[in-house]
Amino acid sequence: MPDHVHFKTCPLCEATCGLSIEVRDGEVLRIRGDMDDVFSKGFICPKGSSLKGLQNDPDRIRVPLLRRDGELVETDWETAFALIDDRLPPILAEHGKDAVGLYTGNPWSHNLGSILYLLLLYGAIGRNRFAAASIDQRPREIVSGVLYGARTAFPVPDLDRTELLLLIGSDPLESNGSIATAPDWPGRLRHIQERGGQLIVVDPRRSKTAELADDHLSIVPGTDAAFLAGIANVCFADGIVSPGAVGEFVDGLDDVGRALAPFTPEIVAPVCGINPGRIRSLAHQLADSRAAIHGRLGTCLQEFGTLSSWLVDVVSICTGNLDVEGGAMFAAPAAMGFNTTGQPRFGPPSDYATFHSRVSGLPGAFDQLPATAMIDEIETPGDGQIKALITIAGNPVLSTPDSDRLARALDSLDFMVSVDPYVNETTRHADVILPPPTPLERSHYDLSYYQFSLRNIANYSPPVLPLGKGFPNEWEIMLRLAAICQGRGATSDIAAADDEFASLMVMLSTSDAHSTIHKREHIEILNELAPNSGPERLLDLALRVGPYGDGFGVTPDGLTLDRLISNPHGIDLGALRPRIPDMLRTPSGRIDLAYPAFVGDLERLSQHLTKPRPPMLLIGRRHLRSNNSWQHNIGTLMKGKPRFVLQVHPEDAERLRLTDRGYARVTSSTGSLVAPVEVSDTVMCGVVSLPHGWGHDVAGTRMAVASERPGANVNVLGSSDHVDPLSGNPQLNGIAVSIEAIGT
Ligand SMILES: Nc1nc2c(c(=O)[nH]1)N[C@H]1C(S)=C(S)[C@@H](COP(=O)(O)OP(=O)(O)OC[C@H]3O[C@@H](n4cnc5c(=O)[nH]c(N)nc54)[C@H](O)[C@@H]3O)O[C@H]1N2
Ligand SMILES: Nc1nc2c(c(=O)[nH]1)N[C@H]1C(S)=C(S)[C@@H](COP(=O)(O)OP(=O)(O)OC[C@H]3O[C@@H](n4cnc5c(=O)[nH]c(N)nc54)[C@H](O)[C@@H]3O)O[C@H]1N2
Ligand code: SF4
Ligand SMILES: [Mo]
Repeated sequence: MPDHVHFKTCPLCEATCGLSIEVRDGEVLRIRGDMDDVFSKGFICPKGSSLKGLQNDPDRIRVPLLRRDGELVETDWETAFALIDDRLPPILAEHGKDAVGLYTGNPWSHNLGSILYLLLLYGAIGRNRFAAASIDQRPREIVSGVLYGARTAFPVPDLDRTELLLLIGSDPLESNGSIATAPDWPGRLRHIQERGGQLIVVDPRRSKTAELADDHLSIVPGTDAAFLAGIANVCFADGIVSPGAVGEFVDGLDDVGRALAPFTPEIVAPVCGINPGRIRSLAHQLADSRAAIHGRLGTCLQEFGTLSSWLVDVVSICTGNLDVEGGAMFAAPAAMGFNTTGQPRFGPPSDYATFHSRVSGLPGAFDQLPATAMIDEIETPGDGQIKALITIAGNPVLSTPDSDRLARALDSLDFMVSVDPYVNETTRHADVILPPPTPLERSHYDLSYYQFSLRNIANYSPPVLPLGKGFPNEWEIMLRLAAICQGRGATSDIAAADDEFASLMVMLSTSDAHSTIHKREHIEILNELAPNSGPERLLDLALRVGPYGDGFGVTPDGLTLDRLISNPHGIDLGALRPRIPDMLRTPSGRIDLAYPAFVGDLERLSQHLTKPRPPMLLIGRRHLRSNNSWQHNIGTLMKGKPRFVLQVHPEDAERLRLTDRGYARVTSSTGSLVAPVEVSDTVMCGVVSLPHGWGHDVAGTRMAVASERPGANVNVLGSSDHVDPLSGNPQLNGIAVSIEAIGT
């Protein structure tokens, strides 16, 4: 029998499911779906219950490690921070702020404290700041930043009210959805069909989601921009462009129409492999329905990532499906929404492409440079070269292209610090590894993912298990690292730094003419936030000045952290409502659809249409029981058939003399690997698929379970030169490869 049942939002993926966690004597007994969670209503996937396995994993690092005589050995926190303080400040002093690079990975974005305190670390170093976002949704962020004035203003497909969902390059039955936060995608997709709606999936692979679809359009990898341009072309050519209410705020629609004139269905069809009649009928179907168009990893992690993401919105607008119920809508998050704070409608220009990486000249955005620029910035001598690197919650050696080269580059660094619970393919290069608390040992509020949630939700969960005595929270680790980089030493008063930060945040709000606490006494607000500190204090502030907040007394029944604490299953703030123009934060207060860089890239697309298609293209895929490169050390998730297999179409297999369960060598312009073969008609002819995040057989890692079924690192095949030039996002879908059968 448990002595406590805790309720917690799962922080592992974007679905934000509620977990019910039974605990006895500090031990987790069982984790199930929280039936009363306002959003997930009991839904959970196998990863949710695996938090118990993560908590108890003997390979998970519990104390800091530091390198002594080449070996990573256990140490205490004081010694670890003292070593970092010995090494980083002299590097900064000698070479300047750019000499310390920072890479934040995916779990960073699922961590309340880490998100909030990154700002301080950003302030303490130079411009060599990288994130997993730029091997993921960066193109989508750029389009949202430019068109709507906020990086996270993602149009969310209104799954629960749409009549037609067009999913392009997304497999939510495996991934549980992305950039559209919603638990239970499987149930929500089935409901579309049960109420007479349709699901259309565009994917080179008959994914699990495509199996469920009413229509699966098999597309040649990397040609989504051509396909979408074809659809938009039909809208203009057939005179069915009808943006509805948002039309009043859109500039440049006619220019976009003119620029798309050459992309007729007949021109694009041979390239994308979808017949012109279907492109034409789909355009009309979208215009005649309450349709939601959603592009995800397949449309972003490719050569035309930005153009595809822009064209998704162009088609949404043309067919009258942007910002309407059942179409693609914008959330109004309860805390720290870029498009719920500040002046409605108007905002400063985006920083997109106002700075570039030193060596490869790739465009920066949102205070970050593309992760594909990182290797060059480490390897290339000169002013601004990275001499030391901090990684937080990231495994770039398995996640970014050209990984063999990156691994070598990491070895060339003067110093490297990783904040991570495992000694893995990346952190094995570090001089110091600092272990963060587990998800069960920290509080949670999904600050990032509520920014683009299918419903507006607020749900806070306190820690389930206590943090060991003397162990810092991850946000305290970040404060400490920031203090060290600022030259304040390894033992400075980080509680005082936290107070300073909270005070600054209050000041920003009281001095904002559009805030509910404008001109209120700074000290009075700080007193109201006491005795909270850390992320809780900042979250309370953000909720209270947010769109549903109590405004520190203005709306007495409004949201506060206390109110969330007394609602452990969350608070549902309702379905999305049309938000244009108030949600815009652009300088003009309008949507500049014909943004020159996007329209200009159509020329590159035109040229692409005439290029011959490489005979074999490699794409990725995900699996429900896995999460990028980690969670492979949790036995319960690793059960079942091997997942690192190369899927090959039967006709290709025959031609290449590949046999099911035989082996193939896959070679790209950058690298080569060997993979077991699965002959399967789920992939289209001329396309092969491998998942990323594998390759757990390198020396020096400490993941016993993962290394039993290591797989290989697909990103040795990716090239940091093959990128979407508008975003710097790597082309990891649609890599030209050659395949040969080999004996084992
Ligand atoms: N070929 C190919 N490559 C891809 C993709 C693809 O589809 N194909 N997908 C891309 C995408 S979408 C993404 S988001 C990236 C992911 O790229 P990364 O974020 O670099 O990689 P992850 O595998 O998510 O690694 C997460 C790391 O965080 C650690 N970790 C887990 N929990 C915590 C925590 O609470 N605190 C801290 N400090 N660390 C923690 C894990 O041990 C692991 O080392 O990969 C990208 N790479
Ligand atoms: N179980 C599990 N869940 C996860 C993750 C995980 O690793 N495992 N990772 C999380 C992360 S970080 C992210 S970003 C999300 C991603 O969530 P999704 O975007 O849903 O990711 P995938 O399942 O990789 O789906 C991408 C689909 O695009 C297809 N595709 C590949 N190339 C192309 C192309 O050129 N065009 C088109 N149209 N399709 C293409 C692939 O076949 C695949 O079916 O998932 C998150 N959830
Ligand atoms: S779907 Fe995502 S949020 Fe839900 S239980 Fe699984 S990993 Fe956690
Ligand atoms: Mo991702």
